[in-house]
Amino acid sequence: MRILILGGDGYLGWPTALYLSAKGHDVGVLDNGVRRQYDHELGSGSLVPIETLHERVRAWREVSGETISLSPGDHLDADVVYEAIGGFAPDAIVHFAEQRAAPYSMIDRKHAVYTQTNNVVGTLNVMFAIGETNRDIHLVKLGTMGEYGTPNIDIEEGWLDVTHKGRSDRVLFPKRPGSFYHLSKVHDSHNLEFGCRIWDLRVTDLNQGIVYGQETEQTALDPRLATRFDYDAVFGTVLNRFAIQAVLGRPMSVYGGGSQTRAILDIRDTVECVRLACETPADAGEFRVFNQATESYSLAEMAGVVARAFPGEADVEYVDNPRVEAENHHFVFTHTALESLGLRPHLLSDTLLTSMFDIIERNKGRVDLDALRPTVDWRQPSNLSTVRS
Ligand code: NAD
Ligand code: USQ
Repeated sequence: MRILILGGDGYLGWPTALYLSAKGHDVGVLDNGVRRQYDHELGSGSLVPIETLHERVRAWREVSGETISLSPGDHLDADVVYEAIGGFAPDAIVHFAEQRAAPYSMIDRKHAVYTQTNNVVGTLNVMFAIGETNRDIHLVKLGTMGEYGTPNIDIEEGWLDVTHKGRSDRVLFPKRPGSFYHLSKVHDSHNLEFGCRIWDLRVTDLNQGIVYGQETEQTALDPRLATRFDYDAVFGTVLNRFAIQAVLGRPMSVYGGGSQTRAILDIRDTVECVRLACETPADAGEFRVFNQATESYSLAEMAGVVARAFPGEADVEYVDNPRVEAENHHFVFTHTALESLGLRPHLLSDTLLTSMFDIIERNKGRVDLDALRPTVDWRQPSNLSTVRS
């Protein structure tokens, strides 16, 4: 298949591009490099050194003999999207290209507006380009488990059968997200479901949990193929941060009481889920939702797993929660669709954590300890005085 990856320079987009290329697909990548600009803005950076996108693509050609085509560009510019789709003629588009950090979206008005504009308008541009160019293109869109929030009922895969006052219907599962970033994903989902109803688009919304890990079979082939590994309090995600804190001999920073439960998955499952979604497209007019996560843990349990896997001492520090989120809540979610397509999950195990510890140990000299400290407080409309921005 011809697969165009939007956001193919990012943490997940790059390993997915390599994986799909290794599986025999013709892969193109569109990215405007803005993720690297956030690093400059925040004074942070990837723990593992990463090459430019051009160098990555050159290295992949050397290592595998396969070519990935590049279109640098911003999907906020509709012409860029129409040209990329017209030029590459994809069968599927995988859309990773959004501002994805909840704390970044909560810094202040400017960052909230940027996040929602970049994500919602960018996705509208992609939707319209598909609608006008070729409605058979299957859009595989990265959503997030956090769209659902933490409802007091079991979470279904995107849709809910409801009976109310004697009448029944099938509705989008109710959403109660916890940041302006997570809200942008809800807005995307609604726009895309509408596009399926009016233009018969084919869309798969992948409501992904928190990803952990840094290496896939392909990125491990050459250091120039490494993907980024974020540890700062804005872009670093929880399990990756706990592993890094353990290696640095710093306490693992559990926010609040630690009973908050989240859905997670291994980075090697992310790339496989995207392949499965691409190779079994949604029907015309179908807004298909998969919960792309394999298991769930409370934050305190995650810290416990990391501490048990770490060969030395690993302590926990319960810090005042900078976010507004429920504790001691119900969290049960369905995740059978991808497994029924063939996903064989890698569960959180000592093996992956041990390989993460090795990667971190080799790069720990690059850590800026100041960047570990949370600086964005959900309760404040403006955090500019505390964030290095
Ligand atoms: P990332 O920030 O590392 O990568 C996103 C990429 O998109 C970056 O390379 C960035 O430069 C690009 N991009 C952003 N705006 C763009 C624009 N206007 N035009 C062109 N390119 C643009 O993020 P990631 O961690 O790889 O996440 C990828 C996707 O998966 C996101 O949509 C995110 O919401 C979703 N997701 C991520 C996680 C996770 O744990 N990382 C979990 C669930 C869902
Ligand atoms: N947390 C800690 N300590 C830390 C960092 C975070 O306890 O040092 C807690 C947070 O309070 C939160 C949980 O860990 O309860 C997850 O935080 P996170 O930063 O790892 O993840 P989140 O903000 O939810 O966002 C990440 C990605 C986002 C993706 C989302 C999937 O950045 O792109 O959409 O995970 S999900 O959470 O399922 O919505």
